[in-house]
Amino acid sequence: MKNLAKLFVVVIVVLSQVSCAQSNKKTAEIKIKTSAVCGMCKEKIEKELQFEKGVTAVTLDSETKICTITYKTEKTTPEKLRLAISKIGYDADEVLADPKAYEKLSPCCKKDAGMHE
Ligand SMILES: [Cu+2]
Repeated sequence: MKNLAKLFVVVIVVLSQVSCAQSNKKTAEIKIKTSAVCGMCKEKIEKELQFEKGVTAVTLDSETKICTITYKTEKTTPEKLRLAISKIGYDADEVLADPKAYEKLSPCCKKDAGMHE
């Protein structure tokens, strides 16, 4: 009986460690190609994404327009992040910008505006 109790304690300890490791805020990094045009776009995307659930860091490279996002894997997914960018008004990889949000962007921030480069 004493052994059984010991075994029980061991099992509890192991289980708690496993669950602890799982909730140990696993983060992942993803790079999403956006349709950002200017510095205003960069600021807007970075600012808005910071408040997105599960996002811990956002950096948008103004040269490549690639948004590097660090996020908690248990709180959000790459799909949700792309959708969040779309809702701000920008393309995110294969996800196109939300038309309504895109309409609200400043004229200089619309992807078509930068066509004459
Ligand atoms: Cu812009």
